[in-house]
Amino acid sequence: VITFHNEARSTLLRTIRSVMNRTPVHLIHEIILVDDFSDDPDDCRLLAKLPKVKCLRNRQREGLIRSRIQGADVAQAGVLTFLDSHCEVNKDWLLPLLQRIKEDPTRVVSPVIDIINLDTFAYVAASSDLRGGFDWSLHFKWEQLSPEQKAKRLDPTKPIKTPIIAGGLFVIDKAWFNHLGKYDNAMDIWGGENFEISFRVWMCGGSLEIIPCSRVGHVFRKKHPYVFPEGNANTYIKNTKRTAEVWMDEFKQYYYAARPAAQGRPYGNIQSRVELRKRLKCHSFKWYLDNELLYQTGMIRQRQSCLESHKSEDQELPILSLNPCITSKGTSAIAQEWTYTYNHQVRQQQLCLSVYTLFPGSPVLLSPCKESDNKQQQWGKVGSHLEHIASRFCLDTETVGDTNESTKELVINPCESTAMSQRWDMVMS
Ligand code: UD2
Ligand code: MN
Repeated sequence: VITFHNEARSTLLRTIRSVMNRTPVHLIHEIILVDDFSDDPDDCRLLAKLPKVKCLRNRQREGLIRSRIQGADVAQAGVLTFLDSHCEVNKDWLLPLLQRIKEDPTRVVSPVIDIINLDTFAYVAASSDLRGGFDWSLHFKWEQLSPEQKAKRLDPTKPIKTPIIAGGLFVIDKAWFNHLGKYDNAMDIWGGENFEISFRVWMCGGSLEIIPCSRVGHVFRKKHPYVFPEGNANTYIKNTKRTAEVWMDEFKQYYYAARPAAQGRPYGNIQSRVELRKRLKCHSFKWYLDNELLYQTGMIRQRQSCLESHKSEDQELPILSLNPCITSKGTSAIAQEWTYTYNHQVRQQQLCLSVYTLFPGSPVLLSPCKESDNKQQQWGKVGSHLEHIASRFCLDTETVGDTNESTKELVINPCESTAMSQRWDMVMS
């Protein structure tokens, strides 16, 4: 299913030809073009002269979400493949995707998305060590796999689980697509639907994967080459707000904090999507976050030493220190294991790294994690620095005591890019 609005004919043809040339013929039932009310109806009509190509044309502009639903509804095959209208599929792109679905039809799979150069239209390989990510404003971004995730990938053909897909290029079992509620048909034009379908797939019993053996080139554009009838920002807000309201539970507060313009904006009726979620008995958004997708757990290392907590006799809460790293069978000692959470806390069970006075040299302590009003407990990863967000100072160590019995204490200090004592390696497993 390929939807398009005012795509260049040559680009559309490149997409379709590559599919025909590089896919075993018996694996294509049909190629469904959905012309989303482009200015020239001939683009679609003429391409339908090619074998297996069908053309549907909307009577008014609908946007890519409703157009994809249209295409999916008329599709006769058991498996749906969605592509943007400016792609070039690579050699053997489809088989590795279909195989994953044949083994388990609840998987929703994407190829690695290569780059078709915007100016020259040359095909350029992209990194295959990426997965999808996003921030609280519901802005999609590619995320580098951590060195440890990479090290664990002994087999480079292994699928990469991803919290979210870019949105345009994926394969899904048709019955599964229908069962999960297709798309939210009240979303307009462009944007947000990739969050909605990604959250829904994970929370309602499926999974999302990027398959490194499958590669498809795509023209990434700097701006939209088409008009948004209601305005670009309004449309993005409507679509993402619907997603946040239906799927994000109490975490929608982070969306509104990151995107204040969404507050009080109309977003239509969501009742049928809320009912869908109930009917499918989907997990909570917290489950999605906790499901090791957005969490990272591992050790926090400075050269050969690791951040550690230990109980002390005269204090109620454990204290922090820097000690030689302990690992056995690739896993770190419990006292040296930390979790970096979706809301920027660095935690160990119910305790969080916290700073209560915001001066250079202020101590870093362990104290009970707070769910809200927790600025003192938020840390950002900035290169090899761990920046305390409220003070904008960096996690640092200071040596105290005389040379024989010196220990390292954890403090915050103004960030200095050359200070070795501020360099941290978050070795996440
Ligand atoms: C990405 C996705 C895209 C979609 C979008 C979020 C990839 C490679 N692309 O943006 O598929 O998930 O994020 O919504 O993952 N189109 C219509 N009607 C419209 C507007 C667009 O049919 O009103 C078509 C358009 O011609 C194209 C497809 O929808 O074939 C996606 O649009 P895009 O290429 O502008 O989106 P992109 O790649 O920036
Ligand atoms: Mn595109």
